[in-house]
Amino acid sequence: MGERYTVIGHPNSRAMRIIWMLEELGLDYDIQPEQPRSEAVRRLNPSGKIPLLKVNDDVLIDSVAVVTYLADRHNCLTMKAGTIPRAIQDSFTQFCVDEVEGPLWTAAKNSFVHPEELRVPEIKRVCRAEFAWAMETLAIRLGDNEFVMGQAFTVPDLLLGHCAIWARAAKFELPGGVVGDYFDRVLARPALKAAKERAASARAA
Ligand SMILES: N[C@@H](CCC(=O)N[C@@H](CS)C(=O)NCC(=O)O)C(=O)O
Repeated sequence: MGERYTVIGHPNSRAMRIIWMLEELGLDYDIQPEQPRSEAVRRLNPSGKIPLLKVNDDVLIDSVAVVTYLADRHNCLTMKAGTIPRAIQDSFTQFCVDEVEGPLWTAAKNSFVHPEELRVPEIKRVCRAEFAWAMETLAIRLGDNEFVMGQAFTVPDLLLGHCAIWARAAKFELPGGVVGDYFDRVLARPALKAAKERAASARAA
């Protein structure tokens, strides 16, 4: 019998990454749409942050660790651990977290996450510039490849695609050209469509 998976966290959050990944893998799962810092979340994650993934009786936190675990566990959407291609794949994952998600998250924290007295709205100008530099780097690293690792869609493509959705919602400028075409390809994944449908029904429930 396979694992029982429950995604804990509102689908408007990074929980979407895990839902999308589970759809890519064709696995069964439930969604428990908790808000950050709810009592249920605090019991499982001391920081109160979402998302979490319940795997039978274990609880995993941090969306990147979770999607990487799922890829390794099901041997899908990843290069093999301990190989050079995997190190390159992981460097794209790290690039996504540091240089793409970083500016988006800093902008969000200074727009609505932190208490008003801690927000520094001027930082958003820096975030937009950093995001634009990251897009330039991505264009060079991507080159003529279909996905960051070549023809295979892997974990960092999913994470970058999620950041593209986030960037659009936050009104960050997304480039055209090779990066624009790349995001169009990533966001056309049927599993993303399925994930959005599951997320919509979890929101409505
Ligand atoms: N590194 C964590 C970050 C989790 C995180 O910051 N989640 C946000 C929602 S997407 C949150 O819970 N924010 C509430 C807060 O920071 O107070 C991950 O990727 O899962």
